[in-house]
Amino acid sequence: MKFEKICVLGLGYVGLPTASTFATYGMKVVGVDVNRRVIDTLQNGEIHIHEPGLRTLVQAAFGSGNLVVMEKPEPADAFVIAVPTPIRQDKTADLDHVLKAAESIIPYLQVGNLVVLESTSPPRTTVEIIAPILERSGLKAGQDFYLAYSPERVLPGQILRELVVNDRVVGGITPSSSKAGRELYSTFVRGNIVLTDATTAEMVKLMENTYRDVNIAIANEFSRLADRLGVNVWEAIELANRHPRVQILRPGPGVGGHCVSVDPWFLVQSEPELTPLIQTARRVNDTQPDYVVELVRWALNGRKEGSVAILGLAYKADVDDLRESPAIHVAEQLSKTDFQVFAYEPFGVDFDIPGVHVVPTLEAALKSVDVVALLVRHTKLVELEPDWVASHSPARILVDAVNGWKPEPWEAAGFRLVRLGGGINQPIPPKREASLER
Ligand code: SAJ
Repeated sequence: MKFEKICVLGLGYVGLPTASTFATYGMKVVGVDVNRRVIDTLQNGEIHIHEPGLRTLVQAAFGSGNLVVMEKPEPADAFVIAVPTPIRQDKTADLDHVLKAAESIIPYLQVGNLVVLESTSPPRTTVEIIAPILERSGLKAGQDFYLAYSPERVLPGQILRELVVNDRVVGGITPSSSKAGRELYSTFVRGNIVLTDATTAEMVKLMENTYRDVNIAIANEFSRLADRLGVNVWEAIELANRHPRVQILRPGPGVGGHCVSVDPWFLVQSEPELTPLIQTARRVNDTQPDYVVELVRWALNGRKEGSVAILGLAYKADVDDLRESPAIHVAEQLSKTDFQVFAYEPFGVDFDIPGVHVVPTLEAALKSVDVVALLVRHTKLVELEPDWVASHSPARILVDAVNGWKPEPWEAAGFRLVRLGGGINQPIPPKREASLER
């Protein structure tokens, strides 16, 4: 099996790095995106995604002459589908992009081709949905062409490295499809390439992110318990994690991004009755932003109005991605309770949040507020100097939802620091009517 030309459908966080990596490893690559703006941006030498090192990689890929980008696929030896699978309002997977991408391949599919689905999908999607679509070409999946599922597992912020060094799971609908997948990814993957069947590979991906969601949920629940019990959760977690078989994750304002907060629902969708733990974890994490809203109000002695500076809007530290960000939810909720909300995101945002003043500078966010809330552990925010903040803001109350700031220097500069799960360093928040339902 020889793959010389590859068509990558979807030029987002996964597709663009994947296409560019294949190209820099000597493959001819056609990158396809249905969004004209994406194609124009790339053709103008720009990129539409913030990811460390990506610009250089994409430039190298174009510079090699191996990468072209266009709106429609072309005949190729292998097709890789890396389009988004968002979640619908009813918490089921929206497979529209995946279906359209698969349909767009039909006219170009030839005997001996390989098609790989990388998009996160509910179990059995490859076998029950993708295979029948591609078979509308008249070719038989697993016989005339190879078909496999191979989840992307890269961490935003680390994509370029993880694409190459992470182990890769390839699940074919037949053993020969798995082997074809291994052949394709062995071009650049330095981790192990492990073969399985397509449905197992789909399940593996969902299990990874669900495992993380459930473990963040327990950390968030511990933070609420610690607040009530007057315990510093950060110290308690550090001590518990000294146990050789315990690794509690970090509490925070909730779980965002397009993966961990979404993927567990794909398992729930398949089997609602078999997934009570997964559903509860989702609810705990989904209500954590509301808990942070209460913490901010509590820090202001229960005042229903006032003004707050929200520092950080991204879904996690040191990325510019706002998808499903809990910080946005906190900002929105506060603005609904008569708070004037000024929000600042150091990576810059081109985004409106109803009722919230999204401001372009830190100074503008700080200048006239009663309380400052740190919601994302961006390096730039963690490293803020207390004296500098004191001289740019009348606020002397801080709410730290991510344990980004050490109390001593802030207290020395005249601030009162309320940490999520901070327990003994602060009076215990009043008993709340905490409801798990949003
Ligand atoms: N978070 C916490 N506490 C923690 C860790 C994370 O509150 O201790 C929050 C983050 O702030 C963020 C959310 O969880 O809001 C998710 O962040 P993340 O870093 O756990 O994951 P993602 O969504 O950036 O990437 C995940 C990764 N999956 C796993 O680590 C199991 C990545 O490898 C996957 O490729 C990616 O999902 C994906 O595309 O599915």
